[in-house]
Amino acid sequence: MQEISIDGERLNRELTELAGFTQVEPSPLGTAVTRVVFTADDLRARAWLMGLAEEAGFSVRVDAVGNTFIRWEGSEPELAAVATGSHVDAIPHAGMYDGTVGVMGGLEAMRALKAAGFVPRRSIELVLLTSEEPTRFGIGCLGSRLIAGTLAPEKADGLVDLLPGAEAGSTLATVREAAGFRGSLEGVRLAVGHYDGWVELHIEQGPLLEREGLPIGIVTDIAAPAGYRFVIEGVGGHAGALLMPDRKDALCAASEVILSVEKHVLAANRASGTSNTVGTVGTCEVHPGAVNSVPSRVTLQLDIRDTDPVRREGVMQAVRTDVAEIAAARGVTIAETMVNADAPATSSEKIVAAIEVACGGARLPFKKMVSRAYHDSSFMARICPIAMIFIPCRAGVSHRPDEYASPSAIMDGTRILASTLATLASD
Ligand code: HGY
Ligand code: MN
Ligand code: MN
Ligand code: MN
Repeated sequence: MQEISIDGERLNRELTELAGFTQVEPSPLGTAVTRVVFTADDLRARAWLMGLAEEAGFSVRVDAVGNTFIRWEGSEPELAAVATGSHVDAIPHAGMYDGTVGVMGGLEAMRALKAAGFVPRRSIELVLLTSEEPTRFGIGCLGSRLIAGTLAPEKADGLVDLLPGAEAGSTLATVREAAGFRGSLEGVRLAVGHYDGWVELHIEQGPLLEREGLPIGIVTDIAAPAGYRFVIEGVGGHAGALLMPDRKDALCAASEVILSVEKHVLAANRASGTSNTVGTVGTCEVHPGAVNSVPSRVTLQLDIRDTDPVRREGVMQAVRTDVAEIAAARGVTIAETMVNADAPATSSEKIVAAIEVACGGARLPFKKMVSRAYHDSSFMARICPIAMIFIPCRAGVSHRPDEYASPSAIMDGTRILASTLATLASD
């Protein structure tokens, strides 16, 4: 095999082109990208990517939930393939690198290996995973959860469409059908061992690599995400006529719930002497939402993560104690629904070692680290050995229009991915 040459100019041109599949929103922070799963922007991005894959001579298969498998047949196609991939969906008002670096970097790694005359023994697959972001159906990693079998197909198809303006009764089943993804979700699941290994390239979405001047991170563990929904029901009424002693204000109660989460997460970090526990109430839906009407119902979505799921559960228990007290004191009801409560994922030592060798060969320093963000790798880990390659992003910013990864950082990550895939596919 000749020297692997990553076409950085083409890679960055394609990332910029991919960023164009979005609702154009002016933003003082830079070009905001919004690409919610199964919207027109998402479908255009998918079609564009499949065109590039076919141009490169790879085959394409799409499953019933839109997971897209771009395959380079190996010399021994009966062997379990090695895979890479990520996502192209983006939360509202986000950046252009989260997920897309792993998809476009994966395609470029495969093209560069092919151009260098590499012949994989094991087939190599690039996988675009559907709906890594929870924006539309309230749960992250929808496509990889279904692959891993950690989400029941019928439960998935019943997930309510949370897109603003969605038709009443709109669910994953109706949305995916309308988007052209038909068939039972039962067939999405892949068996344990379907892949011999999985490596995801992703921006760090944190500040450590940039702060330490390192071009590569090797992820050894991925923190355990959990999601909960709280519905607070009070009594509404006229903002002028309903006097304070008679109120059961759902938004005041919700505010206490939000502060309870913050209080107990901070207490957990003080107790552990780490920052390993994080909690965010990212959405707060107020009904009826009129300035002169006392809120009667509030829906909160809580995202809470920890490298230790037992500690995470301890925080939730403490919040639940406060919730009972808040409900009693304010005469409201507070109903909790668990959306997901996942285990952390641990990388395969074999794949971590392969990435280390690739970094040595490229003379790129690295650090081993925990991923605070969750990724599709968290669920691919249920069916095969995994690891992740991180590249630095400016000031650690992500999920914001000013998210940025430099062309050289993206090239370094893609080069390491290509070398790692070559090692794994030769095994
Ligand atoms: O929220 C996350 O960790 C991922 O970026 N969706
Ligand atoms: Mn994200
Ligand atoms: Mn991501
Ligand atoms: Mn992710």
